[in-house]
Amino acid sequence: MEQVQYRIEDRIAILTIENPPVNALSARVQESFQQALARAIDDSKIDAIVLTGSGNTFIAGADIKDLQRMANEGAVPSILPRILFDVESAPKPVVAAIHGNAFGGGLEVALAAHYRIATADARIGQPEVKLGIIPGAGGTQRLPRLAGLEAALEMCAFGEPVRAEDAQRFGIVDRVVEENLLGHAMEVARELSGVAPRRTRELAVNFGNPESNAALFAGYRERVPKTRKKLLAPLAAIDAIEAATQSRFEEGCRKEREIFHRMLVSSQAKALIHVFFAERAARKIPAASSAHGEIQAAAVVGAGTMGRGIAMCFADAGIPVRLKEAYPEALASAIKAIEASYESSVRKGRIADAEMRTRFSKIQPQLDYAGFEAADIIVEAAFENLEVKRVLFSELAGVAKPGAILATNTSYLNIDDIAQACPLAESVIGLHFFSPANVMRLLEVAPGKATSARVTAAALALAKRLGKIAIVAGNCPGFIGNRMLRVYRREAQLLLEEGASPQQVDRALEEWGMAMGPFAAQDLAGIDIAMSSRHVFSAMEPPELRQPRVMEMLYALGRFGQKTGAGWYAYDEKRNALPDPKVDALIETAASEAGATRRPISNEEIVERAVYALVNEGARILEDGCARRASDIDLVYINGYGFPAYRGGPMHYADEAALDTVHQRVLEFGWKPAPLLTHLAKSRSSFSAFDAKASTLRAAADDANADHA
Ligand code: T1G
Repeated sequence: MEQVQYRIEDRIAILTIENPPVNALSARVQESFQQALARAIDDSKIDAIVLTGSGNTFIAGADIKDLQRMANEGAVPSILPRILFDVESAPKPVVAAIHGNAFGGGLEVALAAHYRIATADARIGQPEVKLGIIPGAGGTQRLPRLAGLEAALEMCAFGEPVRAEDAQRFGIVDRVVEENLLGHAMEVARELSGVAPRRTRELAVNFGNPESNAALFAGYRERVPKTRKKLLAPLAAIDAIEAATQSRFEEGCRKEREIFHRMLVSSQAKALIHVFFAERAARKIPAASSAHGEIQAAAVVGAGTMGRGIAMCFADAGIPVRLKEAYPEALASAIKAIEASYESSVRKGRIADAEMRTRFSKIQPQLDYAGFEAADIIVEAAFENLEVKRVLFSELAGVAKPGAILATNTSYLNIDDIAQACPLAESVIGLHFFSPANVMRLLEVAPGKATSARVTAAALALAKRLGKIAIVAGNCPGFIGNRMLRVYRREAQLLLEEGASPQQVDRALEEWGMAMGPFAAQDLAGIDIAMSSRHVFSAMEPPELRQPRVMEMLYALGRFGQKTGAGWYAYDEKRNALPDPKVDALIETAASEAGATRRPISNEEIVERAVYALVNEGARILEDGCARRASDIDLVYINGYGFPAYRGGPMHYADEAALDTVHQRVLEFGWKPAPLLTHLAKSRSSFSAFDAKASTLRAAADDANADHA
C-alpha cells in the first residue's frame, strides 16, 4: 500500500499521508511522498497541490522509531530536508491542509508549503526538544521567517504546541476554518494557481538589529534553564535559530542539520526517546480492554494531605467526589487547604476563577458515609495502619455498591492483608498516589491476589482519565518505588558512616540530576514516616545486612525533619537547610559503633552507589514479577522520585553504562547482585532487550488467549 495517496480532483493533486495512527514520516512515507510530489509537479494537467493527512491528524512528525534507530547506530542522513526543499521549490502552489496535529517534521512539511490552512482545533508545534533533539528539516530556519524570532524561540526551545488561532496570529497559519478543511484548501489552491508561489525561505525577514537580537537570544539562554534544567536540546534549538539570523537559508539549514545530528546521538536524546516509548508501553495492558462502566462518582475516606489531593484529582477531572473525615475540625481544615490550593492556582494563572469554583464545588465534605452507595470508586486514604484499614474496608463493604472499586492508598502495607477482612476482596486494589496527589503524575496500581481483572482494568482506565501515568506493581512491600527508595536511602546513609556528609551526598546527586538529594527529601517527607515503615522492609532483608544507624538516632532525638525544625539538617526560620555539627557528631558515633573507617568519598562513588543500588533492586523487582517492564521501573523513578528524565530512569541508565560494567561495580561494592542482573550482564544483554522479549512473549500469550476465547 502506498503511504501517500495520490488523487486528482479538478486539476488539483491531493496528496494524503496515510500512516496510522499519527501519520509519522517513516522512511517509507518519505519515499512515497517524494514520488507523489514529483508526479504532481511533472504532470501538466495538475495546476496545484494540496497536502493533507488521513484519519484524525495531519502529521505528528518524523517516525520516532527511526530516530531511535539512528541515535543508536549513529545518525544516518534523512531525505526529508531535500523533499521539503522540493516542496518549496515547486512551480505550482502547494497548500497544507492541517487538522489534528502538525508536530515536528509535520509542521516542517507545512512550513515548506506555500500556504497553510488549519481547522480551529488543530495543534501546531515543534516538540523535538522534548525528545532531546531539535527540528531537523528546516523548522528552525523557516519558522522564524514566518512567525518572527520570538514565537520561533518560544516554540522550538520549550516545545509546547500552540492552537490554530495563535498560529494564525503568529503568521504561521494563513487561514483557520471551522469545517470542510479540504474544500477550503482546494479553493485556495485554485485561487493561487498561476500566482508565483510564496516560498518561506525567500520571505523578506526582518530579524531586528544585531544588538536587539543578541539581547533576545541571551534572554532565552538565561530563561530556558530555569524550567528545563540541564537539558541540552533547548539551548541547541536557540543556537539553530540564531544561525537563521546570521546566515543565508541554505547555510542556516546546514547548521541546523549539524546541531540536529549532534543532539540525536546524545545520551539525553536516547534517554528521552526511551521515556517517550516507555510511557506508551506502560499504557498497554491487555486487561484494560475488558469492559467496565465509566466512573461517574467517587468518594474518599480520610481528608489528610493525601485524601485532599486525591479528592482534587477527581474534581479536576470533572468527577464529583465525597470527602469523608472523622472529625469536624479536621474536615474544616481540609476544606480550607483545598480552597487555598485552588486559589493559589488561580493567582498563578493556571486556571480561571470560574473553573476553580466548578472544581471546588465538585468536592462534597462530610462526616458520614452518606452517598457512598452511589460511588463507583472509594479511595481509602486513612492512617498507614493495618488495623485501621481493615476496619475501614469491612465498613466499606457494607456501604459500597456492588462492583465499585475499593482502593487503598497504602504505600507499603500488603493489599491482601487489608482485603482479608473485606467480603468484597475482588474489588480491593492498591492505588498509590504520590504527594501532592493532584500534581504528581505517577500512580502505582497494585492488584492483590483476589483483585479481579475487571477492577484492575477499571483502575487503569480511571488513571488515564485523571491524567496519570499508571504503572502496575506487584503487591510487594513498598511496591516498586518505595521498595527502591529504601535501598537508595540505605546506601546514602551508609555513605555517611563511611565518610561523606549529608550535604555532600545531596549535592553530588543533585548535580548529577536528581531533583532533590535523599537527605533533603527525607527531611521534607518526615523521618518519622520512614521509621514507621521500617519493620515492614527490614522483615524482607537478611538479618546479617548491615543497617545504618543515624536515622534512628535522629528519630530518638525528635528530629523528624522540616516539620520539627531539624532532621538531617538544621533549619532556619526561612526553612533553609543548614549543615548541623550535631548530625556530624551522630554520624561519627554511628560510624565508630559500626567499626567503619571514615575516608574521603568522591562524588562519583556517591552517584554510582546510589544509582546502582536502584538498578540492583530494580532487577530484583523485575525478576519477582513486581514490575512488568524495566521501562515501567524507569517511569516510576522519574515521575515519583525526581530521577532526571534526561537520564532515562535507572534501568535505562544502567543499559547505557553496559550491564557488565554495572555488575562488576556491584560486586566491587560487596553487594549481592540480583540474579537477573548477573544473567543479563553475562549474556551481554540489556534491560531493554529483556523488555522486548517479555513483550513478544506477552503478545503471543494474548494471541493464544484470544484464540481460546
Ligand atoms: N513516531 C512514531 N510513533 C509515534 C509518533 C511518532 N512521531 N507519535 C506517536 N506515535 C505512536 C505512539 O508510540 C503510539 O504507538 C501511537 O502513535 C499513538 O500515540 C524531522 C526530528 C501525536 C499528540 O514528538 O506527541 O519530527 O503505543 O499514544 O495520546 O524535525 O503521540 O499505539 O504503538 O501518544 O493520541 C516530533 C510525538 C518528532 C510527536 C498523539 N513529534 N507524539 O497522542 O496517542 S521528531 C513528536 C505525540 C521530528 C523533525 C523531527 C503524541 C500525539 P502505540 P499516543 P495520543
